[in-house]
Amino acid sequence: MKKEMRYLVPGDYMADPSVHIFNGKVYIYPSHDWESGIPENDNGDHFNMKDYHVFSTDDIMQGPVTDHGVVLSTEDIPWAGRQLWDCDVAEKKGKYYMYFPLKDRNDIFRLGVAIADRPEGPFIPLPNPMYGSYSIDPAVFKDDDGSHYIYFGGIWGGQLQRYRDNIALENAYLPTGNEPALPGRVVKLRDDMLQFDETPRAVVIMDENGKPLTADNPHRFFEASWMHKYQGKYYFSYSTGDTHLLCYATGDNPYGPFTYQGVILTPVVGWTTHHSIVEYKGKWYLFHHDCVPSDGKTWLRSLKVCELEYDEQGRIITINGSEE
Ligand code: FUB
Repeated sequence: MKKEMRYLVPGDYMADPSVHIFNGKVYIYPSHDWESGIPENDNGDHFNMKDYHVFSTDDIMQGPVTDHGVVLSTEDIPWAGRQLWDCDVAEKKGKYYMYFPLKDRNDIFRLGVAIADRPEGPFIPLPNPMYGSYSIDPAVFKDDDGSHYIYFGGIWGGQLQRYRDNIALENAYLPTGNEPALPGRVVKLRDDMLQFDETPRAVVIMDENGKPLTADNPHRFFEASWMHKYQGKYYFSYSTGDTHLLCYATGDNPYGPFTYQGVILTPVVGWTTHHSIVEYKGKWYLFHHDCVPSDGKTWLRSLKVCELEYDEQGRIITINGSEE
């Protein structure tokens, strides 16, 4: 049977949905694609986004989706260069913290923080990026003990390949062949939510024999980290980028290591896929994007959602990305 899919914001191009339930309501924090006229390249220059909107709903598959308007723009961020990519939001003690990647004036991606009193913003940015931050795609996870972790990193245009042990190196390179794949990163947030509480660690994904996935493995990490918990296990999910899959790996703590489990979503129309997984009113959902409404323009992506199901062993049932 064909899976029910819904485009959430048919009137505009939105991508990279980070979704959370705040005060019983679903809040969607996407990137805001637009036609900047910059030609497509592997560096991602054509993803030249300059603001964020927030959306909310209380009925994911059927209900109205409210657009809360522009909540943060590059012109409001004191250290801004260009390119507001995938953001995420966390709540602590009634304040909402948005984490966003943005290139500084040296064209280096950093992670910034902006704060709001309500989940729908507006968000006020801090004057500087987070100390020691780099690369893209921050995803915040709140564990049951109240600790928050940021997962981040993306290769190619996301610049992760420029770093080794959290330091930018002239001779850092993207591993190839049977070298261990470049891992994403995870770091605990300080109590005040504004800085890293430690040095970022590698998110290692192993195969069934306990060996790290290699660079030539089509299921290795590329970008778009997400973390959720299901039946006490930690599910780290991510995009494989140039092999166009969403995959997942499971572990028994937020740092991993994680063991590769399978494909969540097969390729969609477009180049990137990027997602979040949330439970709402007893059902699980996969938010993601594709380029069907823009006739395949990879920089004009549209938000989509469908239900996500697990089998009795807790394995995620693969979704066919080409179903519209
Ligand atoms: O939206 C810009 C970039 O494209 C994101 O940061 C990546 O995850 C990819 O979706």
